[in-house]
Amino acid sequence: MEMGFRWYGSQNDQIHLADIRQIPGVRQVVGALFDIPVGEVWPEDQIIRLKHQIEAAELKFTVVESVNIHDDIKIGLPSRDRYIENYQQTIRNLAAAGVRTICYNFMPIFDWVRTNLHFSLADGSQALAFEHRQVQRQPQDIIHEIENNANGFVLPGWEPERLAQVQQLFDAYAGVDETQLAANLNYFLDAIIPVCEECHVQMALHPDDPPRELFGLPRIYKNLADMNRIVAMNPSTANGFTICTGSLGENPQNDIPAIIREFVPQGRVPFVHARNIKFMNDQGDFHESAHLSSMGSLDMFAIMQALHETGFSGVIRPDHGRDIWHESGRPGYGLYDRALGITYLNGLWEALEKQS
Ligand code: DNO
Repeated sequence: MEMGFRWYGSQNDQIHLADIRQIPGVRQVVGALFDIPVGEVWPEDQIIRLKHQIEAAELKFTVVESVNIHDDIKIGLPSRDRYIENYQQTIRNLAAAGVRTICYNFMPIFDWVRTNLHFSLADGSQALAFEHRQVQRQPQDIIHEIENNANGFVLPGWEPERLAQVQQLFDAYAGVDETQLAANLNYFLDAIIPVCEECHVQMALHPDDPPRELFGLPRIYKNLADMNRIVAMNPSTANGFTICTGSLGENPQNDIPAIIREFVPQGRVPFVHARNIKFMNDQGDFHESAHLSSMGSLDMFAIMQALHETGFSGVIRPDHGRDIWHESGRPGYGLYDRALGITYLNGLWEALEKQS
């Protein structure tokens, strides 16, 4: 297992590589090119520049999060072939720079959805939260909520240029149900997996967050059954998953250690997001919490134990942190609470190593 930390780049992140270097046990920076419009090719020279920057801080860069998928691919428009060709070229360019894992998601229109970015916890910290009654409102209200409360940062997947077209996007997805969306993922995988195999890159699909239907849009990676269906689309191990404990854990029916025990031994999990959440009621409303098991509803020890037992050898990163100690950065992506998360996860791992 190698510990990683997500970074938005020197232009987009208030956290410096030198800060990340000081978190004990971090080896990897999970990065991306954030200024390339979705659907365009990531130029090799820019990828190499990012790699050199990261390596100059004595950290590694082998996981990209994310190369996002153009909506035309998810909708299944004829124009998708052009975007798929671009994606194939991006895979080749990333591989040439030593990237081994590409995280992506197949969520229509919205990436992850939260209804409150500054939910106050009893200890005075703030966390991200999701309340179901809020998504009964118009999508536009949620967009305003996110855009107005992100401390001036753009949240991943919430690019204002794209969301300015949200009504057109909803119209374009009108005929796309779960079956159609799955068929469109299948088409995409058939086109890119051979390229991944050729250049030894593994795709790592991120779960739908939250793992339930929102605004009438279909969802295809919510649970173990969905994962089996995705494997059946293309059995190559290049067709892999990101296991995000928070996203999957937002459905209390999901048994995350069981999911780990199913897919890690298949060699299909190069990347893990470790995060805890706390349910606020039995409707599935939740807020995010500190990583510690006792602070949330997930058993983080059982999760790390399953990873350890199955010989997980990929990259794991702490996921969203709370805002603590007066930090007010990109919501979910401050330095302090994610660094505490790393220290905790490393502690669990050391104990598991020594016990075995
Ligand atoms: C949110 C992240 C997601 C994730 C994408 C992967 O904080 O977990 O934005 O990066 O869904 O494509």
